[in-house]
Amino acid sequence: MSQPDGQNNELSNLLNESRTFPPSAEFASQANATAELYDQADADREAFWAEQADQLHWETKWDQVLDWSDAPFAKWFVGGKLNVAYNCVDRHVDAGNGDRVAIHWEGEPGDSRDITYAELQREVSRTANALASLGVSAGDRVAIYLPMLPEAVFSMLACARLGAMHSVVFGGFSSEALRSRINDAEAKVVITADGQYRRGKAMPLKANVDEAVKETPSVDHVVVVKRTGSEVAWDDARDKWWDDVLDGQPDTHTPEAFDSEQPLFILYTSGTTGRPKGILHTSGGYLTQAAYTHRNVFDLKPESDVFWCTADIGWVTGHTYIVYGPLANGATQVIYEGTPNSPHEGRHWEVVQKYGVTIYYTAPTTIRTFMKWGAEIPAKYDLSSLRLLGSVGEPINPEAWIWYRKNIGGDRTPIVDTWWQTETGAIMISPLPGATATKPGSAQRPLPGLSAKVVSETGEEVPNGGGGLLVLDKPWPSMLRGIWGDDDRYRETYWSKFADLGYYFAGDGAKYDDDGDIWLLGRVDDVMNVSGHRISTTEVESALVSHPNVAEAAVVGASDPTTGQGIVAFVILRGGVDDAASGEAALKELREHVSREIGPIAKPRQIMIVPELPKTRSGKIMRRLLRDVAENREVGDVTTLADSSVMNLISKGLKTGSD
Ligand code: 6R9
Repeated sequence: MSQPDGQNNELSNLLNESRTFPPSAEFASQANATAELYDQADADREAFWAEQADQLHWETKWDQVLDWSDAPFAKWFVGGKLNVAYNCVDRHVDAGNGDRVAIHWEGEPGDSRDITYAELQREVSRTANALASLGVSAGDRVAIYLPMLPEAVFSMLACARLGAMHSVVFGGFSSEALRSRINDAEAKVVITADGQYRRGKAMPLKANVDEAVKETPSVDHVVVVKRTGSEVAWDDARDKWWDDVLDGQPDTHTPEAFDSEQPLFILYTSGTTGRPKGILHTSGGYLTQAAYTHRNVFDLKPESDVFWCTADIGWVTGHTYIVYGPLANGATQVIYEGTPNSPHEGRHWEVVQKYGVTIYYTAPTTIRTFMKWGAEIPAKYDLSSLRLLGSVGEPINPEAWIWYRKNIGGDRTPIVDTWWQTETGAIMISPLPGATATKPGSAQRPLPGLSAKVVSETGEEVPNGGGGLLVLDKPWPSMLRGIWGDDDRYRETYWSKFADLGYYFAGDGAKYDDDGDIWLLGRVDDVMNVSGHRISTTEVESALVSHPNVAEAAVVGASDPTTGQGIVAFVILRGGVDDAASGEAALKELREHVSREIGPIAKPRQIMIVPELPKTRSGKIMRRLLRDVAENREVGDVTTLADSSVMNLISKGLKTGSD
C-alpha cells in the first residue's frame, strides 16, 4: 500500500485499493442505464432533467426547468403542477397494475401483510380523508412518530396527497427530541402508536408523545395506531385511535395538483452544533431525482424485482428509498419492522429468502455487524435471488465491501456505494451498476446530471490524487430548499464557505483518484492531523478491520503535545477470537498491522479493546464521545446515542495497549 505523500495541509487518502469488479456481461446487457447516460446529461443538463421529470405524471407541465436566479434558493420545473401521492400510488393503478404488491410488510414478531397498489390507493385515500377531517390542509405540518408500520407510509403519502408537510421523527428519539421538532415545525397533528417492538419486547411509544405534547401548543390531535396492545394513558379531548378516525372514511379521494415547489417534508438532521436543522424538501424536483436514482442506481425492473431498503423511515434513506423512489417507480418492496437479530441473527436472510428479494440496500455498520456474527449465518439461507447490493451512510471499508459481495452477493452481484445526504435528498455519487467497474471503498462518480468537485480550503480544484473538500458545484433537482424557518442558517451552513464560487459545501472530505473516481474520507471534522499529515479516520479504521482479529473499529484524533493529534483506536474483536488477542503482544501486532497497511504515520498511538461502540440511532459512530475517553475527559452529552449505557461499558471494559 502507498505511503503518505508527506504534503503538509493536504488531506491524504492513504487507501490504495486496486481491485475492480466490472459488471457481468449478463447484468450489463439488461441494465437500465448505460454509460451513454453520462454523455446525454453532459450534452444538455436541463434537457436531461426535463426528460427525467417527464417520467412522472404532471397535471400541468412546467415552463422553465430551473430558476437559480435567487440562489441558493432553487426552483425546479417552474410552473409545473403535480400530486406526489398520485404519482406514487394512483398512477400505477390507472396503468393497470393495481394487483401488483407495493409492500410486503414483515412485522418483528412474524406477522405480515401484503399490500397491493390498489389497496395502497384505498388506504392512502382513507388516511387523507381522515387527516382532512382533523383539519389538516395544504401547507400544514404533521409529525409522524411511528415504528416501521404500513401506517407510516399511508400517513406520509396522505400528507403529500393533501399538500401538507410531514415531519417524521425517528421512533427511537426521546420525548425531548420529539417536542423540539414538533415545536420548530408547529405541527398540528401527531401520529404515533401505542408501542413498538424492539428485540422481541413491546416498548412504549405513546408515553413519549404524552410527555412531549405537554409543551407543544400547536398540537390539536394525537392519532394512535394500535400495535402492541400496551396500556396507554388517554386524553379524550386530544387522543384518537387511528382505527376510529379512519372508520367510515371513504376509500376514494381526489388528489389536487400542487405547484412543483409545494413543500413536501421537513426532516431534522443534527448539525455540528446547536439545535437540529429542519431540512426542507419540495415536490417536483425531489420526486424526479428520487425516482431517477432509484431506477438507475438500483436498476429497478418494477415487474420482476423485489427491493428492500433496510433503513428506518425516520431517516432520509427511508424517505427516498422506501417511500418516494420505489413507489414512484411502481416497485414491489419489503418493509421490515424490526432489528436484524430479532428473533435470530439470520432474520434478514430469512426475509430475503421468503420474498425473493433481488435488490438489498443497507449501511456499512450493518454489514460489519453481520461480519461479526459470522459468514455461516447467511450461508444457511438461499440468497440466490439477490442481483444487486447497495451501501449508504458512511464510507464502506474495502474489507466490508468484499465480505458483502462474497457472502451476501455470492461473488456475483454488483455493489453500489451511494453517497448522499439528508440535504441532497437523493443519491448524488454512485456507480451505475451496469456500466461501472466498481472499486471496493469508492463511491466513484457523480451520477449523470450531477456534478461534484474536490477543492482546497480556498476553493481551488485539487488535482486527482490529492485530498480536499467535497463541494457540489451545480444545483440539482432534489436539493434542500432551505432550513425550515431559518434562511440565514441555510446560507451560512452550506453556502458561505465558498460564497464567491457558489459551491454547496457538503462537510465531507474527499479525493479523486487517478482514474477520476471519488473516495469519501468521512466528515471533515473526522479528519485527523498528525504531525502535519492529514489522515482520515476512515482509512485507519479500514486498515484495522482488515486484520483477522478485528470486527469493528473507530478511530479518533486525540490532542497530543508533540504531534498535534495522536491516533487512538477503539476496537471490537471478532467473536471466537481468544483472550490472547487482547494481550499486549496482540495489540502491538495490531498497531504494526496499521503501520504496514498505511504507513508508520498512521500507526495508532493507542488501541483500546471495547465491547461496543457508541453509535447514534442512524448507526453513525459518535467520535466526539470517544475523543472524550481518549483525552481522559468526562464523557459529554450522550442523549443522541442509540444506547446510552454503551459509554459505561466502554469505560469499564477498557484494555489498552500503547507504546
Ligand atoms: C444518506 C445519508 C450524510 C453523511 C454524509 C457522509 C456520510 C453517506 C456515504 C457517506 C461515504 C457514502 N455518507 N453516504 N460517506 N460514503 N456512501 O446517510 O444521509 O444521514 O444526512 O448523512 O453521511 O458523511 O455527509 P445523512
